[in-house]
Amino acid sequence: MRAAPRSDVPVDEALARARAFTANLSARRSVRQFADRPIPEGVLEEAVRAAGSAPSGANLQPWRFVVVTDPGVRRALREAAEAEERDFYRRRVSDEWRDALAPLGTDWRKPFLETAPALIVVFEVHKGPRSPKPYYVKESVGIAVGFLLAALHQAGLASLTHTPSPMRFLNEILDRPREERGYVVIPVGYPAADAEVPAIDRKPLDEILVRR
Ligand code: IYR
Repeated sequence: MRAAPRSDVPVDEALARARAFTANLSARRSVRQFADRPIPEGVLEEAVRAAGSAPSGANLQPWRFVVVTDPGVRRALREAAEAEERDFYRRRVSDEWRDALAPLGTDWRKPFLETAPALIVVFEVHKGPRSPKPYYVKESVGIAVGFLLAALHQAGLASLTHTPSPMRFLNEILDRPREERGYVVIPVGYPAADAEVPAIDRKPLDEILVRR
C-alpha cells in the first residue's frame, strides 16, 4: 500500500471547478461528419493513456485500444460494418428501436469510418492464453471509454461512439485474438465545416437525480 493522493482543490473552489468541468463536458456532442484535417501528433496516445487510468474490476484493466489510421483498413472496416448495418436496418431492427433512432437520422451508411482520420477500436479482454479472468468487464471498459471520450474532447477532438452489431468482423480485420471482444468503434477527428448534430436536450437534473 501507499499513501492516497491528496486533493489539490481548495474547498472554496470546489463548486466553481465542478461547474467548469460540467460546462466543458456537456458541450461534447457526437459527430458523424469529419473534416479532412489531421490529428495533432501524440494526442491519441495521450487519450488512450487517460482511458487506461480508469478504475477496473480487481484492477485487471481488461481493455485493448486499437488505433486505426491506415486508409485501407478503415475502408475494410467501413465495408464490413455497412454490411452488418444494412441487415440491421432492413431486417433486424424492431419498430420500437427504429422509432428511437429516427430523431438521430442514422441509417446503414457509415462514411465516417473512412472520413475520420483515426478510429479507436475498443475491445474487452476476456480470459485467454495471455490474460486472466477479468471481473465487471463491461463496467470497467465503459468507464475507460468515458475517460477516453472526455480526454479527446479536452484536446478539442470530436468523436462518435459507433456500435456495429455483431462486432466479430473487428477481430478478423484488425487481427485480434478471440479473447478480445469488440466493445465500441470511436471515429475521431475534427468536425466537417458543415457538420450537423441532432437538436437534442439533456434531461434536467430533477429527472435524473433522486435524493434519499
Ligand atoms: N448500430 C446502428 C444502430 C444504432 C443504434 C443505436 I442504440 C444508436 O444510438 C445509433 C445507431 C448504427 O450505428 O447505425
